[in-house]
Amino acid sequence: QEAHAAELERTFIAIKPDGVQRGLIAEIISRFERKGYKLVAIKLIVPSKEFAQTHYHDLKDRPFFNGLCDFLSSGPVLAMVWEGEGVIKYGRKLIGTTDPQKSEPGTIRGDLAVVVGRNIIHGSDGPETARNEIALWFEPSELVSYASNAEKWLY
Ligand code: 3AN
Repeated sequence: QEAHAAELERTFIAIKPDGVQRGLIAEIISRFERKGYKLVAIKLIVPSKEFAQTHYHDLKDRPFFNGLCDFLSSGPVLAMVWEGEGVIKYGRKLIGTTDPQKSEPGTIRGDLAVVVGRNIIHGSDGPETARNEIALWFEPSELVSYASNAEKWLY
């Protein structure tokens, strides 16, 4: 069981300042939790502008980059690591597409957001990004390994 748990995939998920301010923390966490994914790290932080720029470095040439980094550093962000089979790809599915207008109802952005600049949540888009983002936002000691009783019913 320990060996199996250690192999499970992890992704970085963040509730951005708009999601935190709008009181959507519990709503969003509950969607990942009810699906069967396991929370292995969580903290509330106000990132600096420089930190936001590092997080979004892939988008540095986009016209909205500066505004996006100002926005991410404008208030508390709930940073999390979620674990489970397929969590990177399926987490993106729970989140919905980048533009909430194009996100299906039933997704987090489809149900809870209206415009792309305020789309309330971030999720890693692949295994390498997940590894890098987890390492950027968390110290290894902040990631908690624990056996969950639900696992024998999930897998
Ligand atoms: P996703 O968050 O769905 O992976 P990315 O990585 O393309 O999407 O974009 C990162 C963030 O940049 C989005 N969550 C959104 O907040 C912002 N963003 C993306 N496209 C635009 C845009 N056209 N105008 C303003 N902000 C944008």
